[in-house]
Amino acid sequence: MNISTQWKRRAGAYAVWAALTWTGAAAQAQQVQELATGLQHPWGMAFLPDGQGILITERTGALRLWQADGKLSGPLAGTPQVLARSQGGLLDVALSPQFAQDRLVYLSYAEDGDGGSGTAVGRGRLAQDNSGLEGFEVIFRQEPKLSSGQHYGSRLAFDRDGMLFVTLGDNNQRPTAQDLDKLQGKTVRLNPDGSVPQDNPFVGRQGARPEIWSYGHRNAQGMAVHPQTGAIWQNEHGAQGGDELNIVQAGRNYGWPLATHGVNYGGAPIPEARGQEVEGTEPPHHVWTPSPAFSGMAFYTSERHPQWQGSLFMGALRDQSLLRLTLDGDKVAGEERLLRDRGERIRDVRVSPDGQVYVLTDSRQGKLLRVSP
Ligand SMILES: [Ca+2]
Repeated sequence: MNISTQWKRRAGAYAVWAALTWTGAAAQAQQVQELATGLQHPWGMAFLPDGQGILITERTGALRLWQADGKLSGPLAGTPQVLARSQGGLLDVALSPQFAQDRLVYLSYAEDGDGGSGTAVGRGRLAQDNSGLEGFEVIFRQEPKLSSGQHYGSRLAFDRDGMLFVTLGDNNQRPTAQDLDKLQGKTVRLNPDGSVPQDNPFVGRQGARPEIWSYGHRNAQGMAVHPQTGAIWQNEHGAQGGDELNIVQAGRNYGWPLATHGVNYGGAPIPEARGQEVEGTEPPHHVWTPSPAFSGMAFYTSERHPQWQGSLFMGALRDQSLLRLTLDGDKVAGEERLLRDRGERIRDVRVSPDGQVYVLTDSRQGKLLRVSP
């Protein structure tokens, strides 16, 4: 690194620090309503139309429905058998883009198999009385199965064309994130029925899995579609340090474990790492050290809270906060850390169709919160 680059980096760091200080000074207390308690490690949520409630996954295996009158259902019927161990279990939930017609609910989860465990995605039809899923079928499996309990990903998001994106962790098997014949450390892009879109970047390339959209990811646990550009935004856990925000594009390599700003827990370098930025790999769009340990994310576009319009919310587990990033175009212009005084790990954040911000906290007594400025 030459002196001019060093100076630019320091100047960049100073600009971020200044922005932090400024937004910190402008920060005001938020109003927080506890809507439900006693959720067992809730992980993901999805809003049913017409105010019918929120589907919530619990990592321990249940899909439950919270209704606006405060009622929290027991486990819905018809959900898959999951491997609820360590970081695995029932993970994300998303509604079909045509939910009003097809009533399909998508779930991601960890499952056991030959050699270890991995991420799977399936879908079932929500019964008319919302009591359970009918005809649940697996549409995708991460292969091979290499996890012993860690790094499953696995956020779900449909883009504007109705394609399903899934984040897949590296299963804590670092080098596999660079292997195009494996589904560890990848983002995949699927048709809604799980088949492979023929315009995926690696279709037809020998030795590469055609499901892959982007690769070189460690463990992306947040994903959202940008409301104006339609691009796929993700956050990703670094190791110790180096948590990333990425805008993932077709066929690109996001670096892990060759390029990282993080080190192993305890401070030893990542064995495969060649530097923070490595030619042929995409640098992070934005990077955080120390690691907040990001979780779910959501863009805020509603007019309900004008002071939050245009923000990007991201949950943080280790930092026990809700990050509100302000954006200038795609650039991160500032950040504010909300809910820190509560001392709770944040697992997911989503914005409802009517512009309310909902948060899940991660514990054996997890909560559903509604946050307002
Ligand atoms: Ca990266």
